[in-house]
Amino acid sequence: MSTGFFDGIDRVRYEGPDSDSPLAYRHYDPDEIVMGKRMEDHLRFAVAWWHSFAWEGGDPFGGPTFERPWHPQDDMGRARMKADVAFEMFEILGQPFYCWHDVDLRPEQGNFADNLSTLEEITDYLGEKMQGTGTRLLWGTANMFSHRRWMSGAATNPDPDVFAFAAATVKGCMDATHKLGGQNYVLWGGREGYETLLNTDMGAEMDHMGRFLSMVVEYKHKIGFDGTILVEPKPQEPSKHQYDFDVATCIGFLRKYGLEGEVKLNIEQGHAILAGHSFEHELALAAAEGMLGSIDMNRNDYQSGWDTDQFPNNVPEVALAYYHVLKAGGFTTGGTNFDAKLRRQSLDAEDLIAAHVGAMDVCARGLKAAAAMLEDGGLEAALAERYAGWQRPEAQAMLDSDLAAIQARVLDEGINPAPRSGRQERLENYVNRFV
Ligand code: XLS
Ligand code: NI
Ligand code: NI
Repeated sequence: MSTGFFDGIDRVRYEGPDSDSPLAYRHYDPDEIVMGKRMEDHLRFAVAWWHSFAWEGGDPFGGPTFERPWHPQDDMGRARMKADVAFEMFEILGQPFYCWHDVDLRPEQGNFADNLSTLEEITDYLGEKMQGTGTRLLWGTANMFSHRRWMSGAATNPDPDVFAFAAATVKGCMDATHKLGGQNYVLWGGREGYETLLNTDMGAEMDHMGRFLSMVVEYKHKIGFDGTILVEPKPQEPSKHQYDFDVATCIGFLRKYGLEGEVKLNIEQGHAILAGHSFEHELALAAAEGMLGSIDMNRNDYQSGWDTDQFPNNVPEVALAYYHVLKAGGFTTGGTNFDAKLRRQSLDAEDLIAAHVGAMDVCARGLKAAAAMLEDGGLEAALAERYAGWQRPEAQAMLDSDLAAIQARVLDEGINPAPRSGRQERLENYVNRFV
């Protein structure tokens, strides 16, 4: 039985670029083959339960604006209604993946035993709803930042009882993710950092966080979860400083605790910008280290400079992001999660559908442009040419020699390098042919 929330909205279909329907895919055709693979299997779109269904439209200056039929979210009956609405939306969009935090699914109960039993109850219900649909779980995660118990951190809390509560919570969330066939498990530590160094023992906190993550990996193997463990870099917000600052910081952290072969990264566009990078920088760096796992495809507002979690709408930027994803071989367990929310004035059910449809189309255009650039090979050829000198035997041999030998060779051969153009504008023009 339908909840009626999306009454009047039909299943969204691919109608091609000339369609003038407000709710049709113009570029996202799940079955179109791109570089030998269906577009749906490349992009692996996921809906974020927290922004789409749990967020009520509040901001720091005002309360909820949405007033959905399942608000307030304080009982299990309304938690089930929220799930019913979610699965109706997945059907309308064409069965994408979804992602959750424990607290998005059911109300926080205020104690661990009830948190666990209600999580089991609601995820059993999700499991029933998934039966016979094409909807799959991209990842689950624990919200260890909203409730007041987490105010000084979860794994990095000075109080070991909070560490214990966090470990118990993550075990429950990993079990639920595993039960639902989740393809990844994510850790994003919004409070794993500090507000002031005056009360913070950074070394101890990072050791506790490293050990916590090792326990997550150990537990993954113990239960036979074959998904990927992902950490999500973000420099700050809500904490003043977060230990998972950016991709480079996370890689160093994972290496320090011996987890570089076990954990990959979930990289978010908005977080990359907050860290002072570009999205493609973060993706390219993770790919270079073999740690590119999954992406959160939500942008920030460039004026407010805050993590505003908006749906993507910049095709050139998205194209360069997928260029690095495709170049790295594409997603395996990962996908494209819209960790994005409506603006709080966008009240209608149709706004929620339109936001996802538009975002999926932007990603489809980006993916196709990225694939076309890779197939054309222009950027790769330019790279190969720029680094061609390193193919010479004496260049390779130099890497195995030493400063004195190199100096002798420079003197002997009179080496005096001639600068060559980096051709940036020509390469930018090249990219603009495709986007
Ligand atoms: C917050 C994060 C969060 C993670 C999941 O900024 O993006 O939503 O994706 O905890
Ligand atoms: Ni975010
Ligand atoms: Ni995110």
